[in-house]
Amino acid sequence: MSSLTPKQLKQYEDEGYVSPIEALSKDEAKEIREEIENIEKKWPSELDGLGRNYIHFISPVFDRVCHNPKILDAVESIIGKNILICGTTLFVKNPNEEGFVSFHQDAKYIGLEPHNWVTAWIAVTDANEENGCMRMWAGSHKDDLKYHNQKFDENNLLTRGQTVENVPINETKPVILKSGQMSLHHPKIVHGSGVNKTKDRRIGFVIQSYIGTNVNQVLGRMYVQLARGKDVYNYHKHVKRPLKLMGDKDILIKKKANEELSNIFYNGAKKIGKF
Ligand SMILES: O=C(O)CCC(=O)C(=O)O
Repeated sequence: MSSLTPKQLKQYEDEGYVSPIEALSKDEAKEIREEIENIEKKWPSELDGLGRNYIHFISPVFDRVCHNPKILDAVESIIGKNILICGTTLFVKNPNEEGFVSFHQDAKYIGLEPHNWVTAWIAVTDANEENGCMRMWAGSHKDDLKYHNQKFDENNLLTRGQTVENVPINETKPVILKSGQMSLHHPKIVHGSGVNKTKDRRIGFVIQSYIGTNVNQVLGRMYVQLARGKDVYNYHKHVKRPLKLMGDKDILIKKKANEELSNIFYNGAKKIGKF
């Protein structure tokens, strides 16, 4: 079932993103934050560096979010009814840290082709201009892939510090979300986000991305789950859903999937960053 309204679809088509979309209740968003903080307490290095990817392989709470029918209905409106979950990432900005995300296009280094895919950014906490919400350069998804300067800055939350220079900031729009809401963005939209200047964490759980089953990985191997429909292409390795938190086999799959992802993200790079 497709759930985006014609107006929302037009926003996606014209601007390259759509928001806000009601995805989860506040209580569900709170449960996600508690799950993260529980993992951080019991397994302090699990979510560090590369470990911020694929949390849905080791946590039934995150797995349920990825397979949430409300989210999938919105995604289906954009990429059709055969949907794979191809990856997830936590973007956490803690207070008193200088984390930011340079302006970039997701499609630049991710190897997913054709671009029949969409990224869901779920607000675990509120996201606003004070705590460093995303900013979208509306309409930029209609351009080709742009040159990205690879800066590897210490506080950049992207792998290579990849940066599209000279983005007209006054033409970018903040994606302000309440916890539980989400945005959907296009593979080629230029976007980024600033530093968190508040006293609380800003947490985004990003399904990066939902891909049509017709999308291949041209730089390596992806570990996916079928979210909806049928996968007649079988381009990727299919992974079972976790039944408990931090199961031994699931931890190994997360590790393996991250090794493969790192090879993809750093394909051709001069050095390896911390994520
Ligand atoms: O969380 C952020 O601030 C940026 C996330 C991002 O770049 C993405 O989801 O593609």
